[in-house]
Amino acid sequence: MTDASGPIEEYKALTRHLPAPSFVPLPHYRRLPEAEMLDRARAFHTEMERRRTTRHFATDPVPRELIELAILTAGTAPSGAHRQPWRFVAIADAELKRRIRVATEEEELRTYSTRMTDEWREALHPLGTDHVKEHLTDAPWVVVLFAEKYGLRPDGSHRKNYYVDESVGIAAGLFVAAVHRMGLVTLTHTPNPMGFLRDLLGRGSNEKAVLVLPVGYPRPDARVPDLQRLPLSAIADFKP
Ligand code: IYR
Repeated sequence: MTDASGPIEEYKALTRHLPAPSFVPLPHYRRLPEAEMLDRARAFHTEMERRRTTRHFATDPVPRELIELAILTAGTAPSGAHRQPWRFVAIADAELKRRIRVATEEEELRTYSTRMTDEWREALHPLGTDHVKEHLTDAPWVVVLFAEKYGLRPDGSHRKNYYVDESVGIAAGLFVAAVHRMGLVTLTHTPNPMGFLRDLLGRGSNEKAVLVLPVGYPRPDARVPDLQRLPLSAIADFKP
């Protein structure tokens, strides 16, 4: 027997006036043989293992359609209550990229010279970064990822978004994977603080810049720090 006055009955009563959820069959699913799954998993891992973050971009142009496809791929990310709280601003305009670089370098100079703690400086040293951000003008595209902290209804009231950081983080990961897969490189750049990007790009007060992603070809002399990835044993704990 079910308790007609239990907490779940109350939840159901509170949602009764809402339209019934609409479901469709899971699209395009085909169960694969285990051997094929392994082949695909290995091939994808090998491909992703080759991905590296470089700061050295060639100035060669990249067709806009490739950037559109990377953004569409990022937009396949799951999100809290399916609010899709990511907004991508893709900049090819040289003057706008220059202005972003100038503003970024001003902030970064302050970060590197006065904001960084000793611990932070030491952690960052192996990456060889400084406040000079030539990637912001070298890369043919600079994509700025904004998190939509809350939606705005036509009457100006706020519509809450859920798990925004998680959702936007997953979208960013898919963007990085898509760019790598198409044969280009990107860099997850985090100028600090980033408030100036909202002003420069004319975004609403409900949006917060979270990542700057230059996209392009690597320069022929592109270099990356000599880093190792953690082995499976360090990042996974199986409970068989
Ligand atoms: N935001 C600065 C500093 C920086 C911080 C971390 I943590 C990095 O992994 C890399 C850079 C910059 O972009 O240079």
